Amino acid sequence: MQGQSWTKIKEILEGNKTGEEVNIRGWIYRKRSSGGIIFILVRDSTGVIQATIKKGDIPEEEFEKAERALIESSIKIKGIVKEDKRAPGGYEIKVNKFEVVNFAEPFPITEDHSEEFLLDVRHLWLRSRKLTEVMKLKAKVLRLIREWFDENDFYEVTPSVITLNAAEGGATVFSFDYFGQKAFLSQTAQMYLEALIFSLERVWSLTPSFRAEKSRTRKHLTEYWHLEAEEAWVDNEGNMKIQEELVSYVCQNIAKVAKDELEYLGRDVEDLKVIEPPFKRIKYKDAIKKLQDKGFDIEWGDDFGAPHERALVEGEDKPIFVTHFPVESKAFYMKISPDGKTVECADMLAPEGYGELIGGSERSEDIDSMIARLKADGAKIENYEWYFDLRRYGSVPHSGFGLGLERLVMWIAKLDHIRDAIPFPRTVTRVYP
Ligand code: NSS
Repeated sequence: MQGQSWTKIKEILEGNKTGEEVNIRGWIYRKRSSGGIIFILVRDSTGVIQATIKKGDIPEEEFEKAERALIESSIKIKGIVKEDKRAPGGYEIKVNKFEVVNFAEPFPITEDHSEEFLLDVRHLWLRSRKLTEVMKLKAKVLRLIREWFDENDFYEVTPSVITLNAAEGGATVFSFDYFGQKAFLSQTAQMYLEALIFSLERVWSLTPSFRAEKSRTRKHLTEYWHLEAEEAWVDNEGNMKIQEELVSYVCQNIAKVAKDELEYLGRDVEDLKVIEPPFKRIKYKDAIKKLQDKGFDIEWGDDFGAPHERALVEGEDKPIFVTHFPVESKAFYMKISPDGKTVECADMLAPEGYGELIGGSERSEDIDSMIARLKADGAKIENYEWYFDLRRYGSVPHSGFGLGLERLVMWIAKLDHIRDAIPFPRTVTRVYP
């Protein structure tokens, strides 16, 4: 079977190969036999199809191999495509040549396993239908994000993830020994993106971000993929416009290009088609009032937890922005509003209680106030000197935001837990495999 072309299973299921002889390769997904016939469900990256192997139709030693091959064995088969209403997907292959590439050992994943076990064998569980669909969806989301940035005059840039700056606060930073100097794994690319706007004006990047979050929630990873943008000459309101357009573009188009994945994952595409600008804006102080009215014991200065975020989006079918948080509750780099008490920021909250998708703000240009706020967090000011240079040499009003890619995928795919939005989730209790 060398040097020939391989048919993808999807092409067969689309009805384009009926009656033809095809060669396919993939893995045994399920297997059963009855009365001299072996039924094998074969999967490749595009789908699953039934192959039937009848004793007598193929050489005896090939039939014997088909009998012996366990699930997840890799195989190559040749056969004729037949339409068959009883077969899953409506088509099957009548096999006339069967080859085993690798006889799998008994596969450790059978049925009814605990979440912990499935995480232990994550490298194998990635072959499951659910994770396959999520990974395909995520790749498509990324393609749409790139498309949107390209069409809107942003340059993609590649900042470092090794840094001396803990821009999001010392409490959640991972530190390590960098040749005798204490360095951090980046929590955000923001400060580097800010440096790049002075030559490129509008930039974006996708990098891993690291957060030593002790909290074990459905929405927190210690390593996640962070999509960030920074824009010269843009204020907080302009920043929100960019965010709502980007998110709407992804939702509108993913509903078109990932119908199969979304259907499998249980997300109604109609939920995504309604996502379009503008998104509602509500000030933090009004959000607190709204929560109090709903009976929550919360006051000015408090952070939102998951129940608060869920209550704030109750009845909303689109994401909302909560703006103007108290100065003390947010990072040192956010511009202080004219009231002196709040900052020019916005968090985008997803509907259905999926929580914060984006954190963004207009950036402060006041070096003294930034120093004071950094000192309060115990930061080493000298490591931020380069950042203050950006304010010293031709500073301009600018804004930016960060979107947690797995949060976005979790919401779009309607997942229960963020870990299924990333192949190898890193949490407080897990770095293996
Ligand atoms: O801390 S953020 O709210 N904001 C920043 O890091 C800014 N410096 C971004 C910027 O302006 N360039 O994080 C941004 C988003 C947040 O809204 C979440 O969607 C996501 O990053 N995020 C996380 N996702 C998964 N796991 C964890 N632990 C996590 N933390 C933040």
